[in-house]
Amino acid sequence: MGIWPDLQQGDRRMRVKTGQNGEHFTFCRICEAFCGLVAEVADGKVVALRPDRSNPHSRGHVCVKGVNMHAVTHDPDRVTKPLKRKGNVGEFIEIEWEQALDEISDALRSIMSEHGTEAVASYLGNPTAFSTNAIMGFGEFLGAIGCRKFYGAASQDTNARMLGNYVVHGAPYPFNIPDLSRCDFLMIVGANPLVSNGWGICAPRMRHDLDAIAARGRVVVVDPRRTETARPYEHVMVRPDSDAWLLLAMMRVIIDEGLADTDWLAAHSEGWGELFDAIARIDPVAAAARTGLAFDDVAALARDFATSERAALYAGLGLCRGYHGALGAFLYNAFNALTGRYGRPGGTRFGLNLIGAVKPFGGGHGAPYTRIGHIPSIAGMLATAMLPADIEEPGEGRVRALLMSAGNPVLSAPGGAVLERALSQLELFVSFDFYVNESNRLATHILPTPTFLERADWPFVGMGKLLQPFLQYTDAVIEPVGEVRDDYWIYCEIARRLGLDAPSPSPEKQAAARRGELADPVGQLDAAIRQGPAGDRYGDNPDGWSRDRLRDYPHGVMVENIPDDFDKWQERIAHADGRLRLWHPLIAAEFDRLLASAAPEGMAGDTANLILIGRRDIRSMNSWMHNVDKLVRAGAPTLLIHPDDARARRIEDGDQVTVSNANGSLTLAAEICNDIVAGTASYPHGWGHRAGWNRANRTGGANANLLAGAGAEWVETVSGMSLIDCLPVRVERAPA
Ligand SMILES: Nc1nc2c(c(=O)[nH]1)N[C@H]1C(S)=C(S)[C@@H](COP(=O)(O)OP(=O)(O)OC[C@H]3O[C@@H](n4cnc5c(=O)[nH]c(N)nc54)[C@H](O)[C@@H]3O)O[C@H]1N2
Ligand SMILES: Nc1nc2c(c(=O)[nH]1)N[C@H]1C(S)=C(S)[C@@H](COP(=O)(O)OP(=O)(O)OC[C@H]3O[C@@H](n4cnc5c(=O)[nH]c(N)nc54)[C@H](O)[C@@H]3O)O[C@H]1N2
Ligand code: SF4
Ligand SMILES: [Mo]
Repeated sequence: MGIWPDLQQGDRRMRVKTGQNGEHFTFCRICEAFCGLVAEVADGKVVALRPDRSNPHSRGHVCVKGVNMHAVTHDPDRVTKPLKRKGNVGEFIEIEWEQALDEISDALRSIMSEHGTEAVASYLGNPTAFSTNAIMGFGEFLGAIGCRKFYGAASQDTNARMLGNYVVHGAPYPFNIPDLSRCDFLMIVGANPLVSNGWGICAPRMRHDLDAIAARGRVVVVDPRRTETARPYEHVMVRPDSDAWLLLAMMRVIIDEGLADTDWLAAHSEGWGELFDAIARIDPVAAAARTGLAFDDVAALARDFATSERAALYAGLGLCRGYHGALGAFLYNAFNALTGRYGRPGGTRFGLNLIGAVKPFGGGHGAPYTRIGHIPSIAGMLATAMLPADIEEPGEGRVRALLMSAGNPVLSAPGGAVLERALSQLELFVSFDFYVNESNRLATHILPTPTFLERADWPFVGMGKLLQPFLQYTDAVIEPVGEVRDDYWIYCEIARRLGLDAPSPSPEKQAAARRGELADPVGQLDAAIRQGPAGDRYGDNPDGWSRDRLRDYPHGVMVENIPDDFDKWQERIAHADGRLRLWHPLIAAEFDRLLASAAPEGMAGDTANLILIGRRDIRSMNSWMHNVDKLVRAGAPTLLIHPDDARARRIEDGDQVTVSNANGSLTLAAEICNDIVAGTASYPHGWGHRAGWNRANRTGGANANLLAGAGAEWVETVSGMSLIDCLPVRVERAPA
């Protein structure tokens, strides 16, 4: 047995060409797991999708979303021709590509010449990251026009985590993840990987991995809800927004009992003295009380973690969002460092990277700031809660044009109603999407782009966060439907009309791209992989890989003979000395803010407010996939509420209830359940459809983000994170 415990190789196969009838081996690009799929094609259409049991990375794992993607590709409600707004909101006419590209370039040119580049903003939606041509094209194009206003999903998920990394590792990327195959004590805080399939990690066989850890040792899930991940393992039911207190109380116990690895800290970090001084200010009993847990239980958990040979902390959105998300993200790294888990087998590690040189990247913290509110960016990503103000408030730099790639912020970002008002004032609003959604129904133009079944790709964003060395390349399974065009082609065409050099508009490069050669980012990645640790180095490494060779192994391959570099973690640290920074003025301020904070309301079961948290469902992906009948047959989601809280409000199971705060009010069906901590209610985001997706519109539900506010008071200033989690809300039985 080699270093990779149960390596399994994908076999060699004849490739089925794009659009040909038969079985195509490809992979899903909805979430970070990148599961292998078998697509059955007949008459140019994908008629079925199945798990690819011969894919050595996912080995047959898929979820219900992946195998239903062809219902999106061939959805009659799909946009397959460029659309232009005409008349009322949501009313469009179909136009030719030439006209769309000309109009967009003309409008961009005139807005930029009259008002400067600051008048152009962008919104980077989550699915962009799952298309190499889209993400690279977006970046290259905006770079070329000089746009510095990057709004997007990041301030709803990764900004805090990037800040935690920036402080401790010196750069926002890469993310550190648990060494699952060797870990035997995994503490999961605020993540639900059996549903989300992980965040910042590329591990499709999560269930298998967690079961194996539980069999060897323990999996402890810290969450206010008994989630799908909490249920099969050990659940620690905490109050929402109390994780910083929990981790600090645990760290205090570890330090007091001499269990911190101070030799390791001295050898590998700076600032740990200040961290220890700060933790000495924590009263561990009072801190435990904030979490709703008994101090003895918190202390026992701390001791067990610290004395376990192979332990790691893994965290998700639940730790890195809420009122103290940035501190939570910092503590994620500091907690792992305290007992020396970096680069230790079974501890925390950086994923394998098969793309060229492995360097931390992603820019820093600070400028550019939001025009309104002066909120710093992290890795260039701005606070999306400030986008409405940037559009609406007059003055120099006011946003007049928005380019939105794969986003639906009216449902996914805070302040839906305010945002809607702002978006309708734009002079130019271009959306790259394949549906008319609740946001781009306000657009001036919608440009139809391919689903993953219609485009060639690598599992690009997964390739830097692998735990096992895997490579796969896929050609497009079918030709694009209708007049759908590749995102990169679109960026090139607009750039060409603006007379810009990037993204590469030269006719030679475009011709090469059509031949499938190294012009588009998917092709350029081939060069990066060939030069990387698994690459063929253009002949110098005959066992190595290239796109051409991978085409003969369509299930993907586990790469052999490359060393695991988990113990060389210092090379991935951006601080010049390769040492962690366990204290920082930004963190000192956040720590003081935590100490000064009052205990959240709504914790006793009888007070006015409950704390609202979200949840994810295996059948749903943020605000989309709700037009697929098979995925929404269960109907609209319910508001989960604890029996004590229901009793105090005379709410019965199934009752209509109103959930409200200063920002808005929703009417929802209540579901009384013991799986949620008292004082807390849960409702997912991404619902309340009323756009071009008919099945989704009929499903019902409401937009949870109407309760989240836009503007500076709804932002965690240091990280730009939106306050969309842990909102105090009033829950009452709806008037009959
Ligand atoms: N209250 C609350 N709000 C949340 C969250 C939460 O937990 N609670 N989660 C947040 C998180 S983590 C995220 S990432 C954001 C997501 O928010 P956004 O990034 O805005 O993404 P979605 O709302 O999922 O909208 C995605 C859009 O992209 C389109 N699309 C899908 N695939 C493709 C593609 O391949 N190409 C193109 N061009 N378009 C495509 C879909 O049709 C859809 O219209 O939501 C955030 N909002
Ligand atoms: N099926 C499905 N999979 C997805 C997505 C999806 O929409 N659907 N979205 C994808 C995206 S964009 C992302 S970013 C990832 C996110 O993936 P994860 O990080 O795993 O996020 P969630 O699944 O939202 O899980 C967050 C957990 O935190 C808990 N929580 C809420 N507040 C608190 C708190 O204060 N403390 C603690 N300890 N826990 C808390 C919630 O109950 C929830 O179980 O998932 C991805 N995968
Ligand atoms: S787990 Fe993620 S990658 Fe795998 S099939 Fe489901 S959505 Fe696709
Ligand atoms: Mo996300």
